[in-house]
Amino acid sequence: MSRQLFNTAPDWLEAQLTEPLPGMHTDEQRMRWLIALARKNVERQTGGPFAAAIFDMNSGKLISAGVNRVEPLNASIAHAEMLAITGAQQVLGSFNLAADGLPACELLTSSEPCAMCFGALPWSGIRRLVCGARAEDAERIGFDEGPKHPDWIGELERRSIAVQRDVCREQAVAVLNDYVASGCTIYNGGKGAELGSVHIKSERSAASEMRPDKALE
Ligand code: AZG
Ligand code: ZN
Repeated sequence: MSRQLFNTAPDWLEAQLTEPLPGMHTDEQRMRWLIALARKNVERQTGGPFAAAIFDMNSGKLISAGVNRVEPLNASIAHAEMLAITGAQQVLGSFNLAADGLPACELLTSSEPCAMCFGALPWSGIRRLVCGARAEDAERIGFDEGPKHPDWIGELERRSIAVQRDVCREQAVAVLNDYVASGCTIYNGGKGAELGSVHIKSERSAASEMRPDKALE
């Protein structure tokens, strides 16, 4: 995990990845672990409420992990998925994760890819995508996930990337809602940047609808 294009991981994540990992044999086990990373990223204030990781599809071995780092790195491309993909490519020494001799790679993400990360998937060489929350869940709290092809799943499947959605969606949505509830920035770029704080206020009631126990006064 040390040969990175850029050093993007917060210290707590670097440290956590040197410790023994829990058994992660199913999509649900992997997703629960990932959602815990997204939550920790929020709690430690080291980035947005998103985490992603690349696993060897056959052995279940973790290859790389990334958390959202847009604000701390001042980098709009520093989405969790982009960092997990880049990390795996550096670790495996190939820009193409589907190259001969490499493990078959799957990307798990705590929240469905945005337009940018969706665009990166076919060129990454991943074979499978597994998502927690949906893009509409991130948008409900004010994130701008961008314009995706209406049949984005079909587009990926036509390129031999299998897609699985809604794995532990409720837990993934809870992290998004808790992020808003804690008053953190919704850091959209471009025009969205000006709207961020407005979104936080106007989306509070929507967030509490999704998670009534977290309703804000
Ligand atoms: C985001 N959506 C996802 N899926 N991942 C990130 O890191 C994001 N940042 N902003 N929207
Ligand atoms: Zn993205």
